[in-house]
Amino acid sequence: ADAAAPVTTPQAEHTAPWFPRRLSDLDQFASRCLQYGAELDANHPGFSDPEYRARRAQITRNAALHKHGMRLPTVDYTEQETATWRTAYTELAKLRKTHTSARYQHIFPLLEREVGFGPNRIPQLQEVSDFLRECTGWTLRPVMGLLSPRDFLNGLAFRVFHSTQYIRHHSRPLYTPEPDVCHELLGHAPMLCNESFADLSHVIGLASLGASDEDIERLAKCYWFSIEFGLCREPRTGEVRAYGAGLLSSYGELQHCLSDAPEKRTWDPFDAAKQAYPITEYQPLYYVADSLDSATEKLRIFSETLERPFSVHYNAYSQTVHVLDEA
Ligand code: HBI
Ligand code: FE
Repeated sequence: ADAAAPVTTPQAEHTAPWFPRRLSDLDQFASRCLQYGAELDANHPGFSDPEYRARRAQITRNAALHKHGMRLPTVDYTEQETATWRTAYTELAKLRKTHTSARYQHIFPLLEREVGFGPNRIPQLQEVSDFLRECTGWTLRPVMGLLSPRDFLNGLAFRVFHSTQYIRHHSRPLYTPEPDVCHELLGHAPMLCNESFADLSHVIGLASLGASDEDIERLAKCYWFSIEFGLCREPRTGEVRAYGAGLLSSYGELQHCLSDAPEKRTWDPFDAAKQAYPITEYQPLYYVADSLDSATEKLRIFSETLERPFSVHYNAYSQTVHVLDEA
């Protein structure tokens, strides 16, 4: 189906944007992926390095060819790329105990033992995806770069996380203005092993299927302020810690987010859905959830207020989405 073609339901002339119904429908996303985001060009550390750009083109070519059911591409990372990973990995490890959610700290030793996470080797997407599937039923899919918010969020409805496979430029091992393999594997993958976090992501994904452009914008903001930059109170101590992937994978922002500099508000998707944010600097505002489960519950309540002329049901056995008409 064409992305712009409306879906017409037999019961009524309700129209909604096209959305995927099954895992293989996600194959269509690859052809509409942006490489470097337009706003990022100017301050991207690798933008003027032809060797870096060629390497990325090589890695993203395989991502573009990927289809549902294929094994995920293997990348033979160079010594220089592994050194970049090592720096990010070892620096972030220093903040883990003091700055990250207990959920994250709990899963990390398992990733080290079961998947071979460590400073000296960049894990392959396939092995991380296999482990994730066993934990929460999530899988990874390779992606060339940024998808549109709609496509990216739609993937979450199938418990599929689109992951980049290239690494940030070696000149700035602790900085990237866009997702890279450090961000995906040190930020997103560990949290997706957690059932509560997995459900939070799934709720946003399901709400995005066939949503209006305005609602996609609201959901993308909720995604940003929770999955990417969320803070959470620790279950026993009530201390505030990071659970968002953008924080867990950024040595600088992980420290910034727990300092007194940024504003903190209690997690409220109705408020977050309206909140603008910068993308290439530290966030001036973070939302703090009382728990991951309550964050998910609040999101569920929010998503039920979004107007859709139908509802969707996810069948976990077939991994398909069924549309229930409400007309
Ligand atoms: N695409 N590959 C990729 N990774 C992301 O994290 C991502 C994206 N596209 C859009 C997007 N994130 C944001 O707009 C979210 O707020 C949805
Ligand atoms: Fe991310």
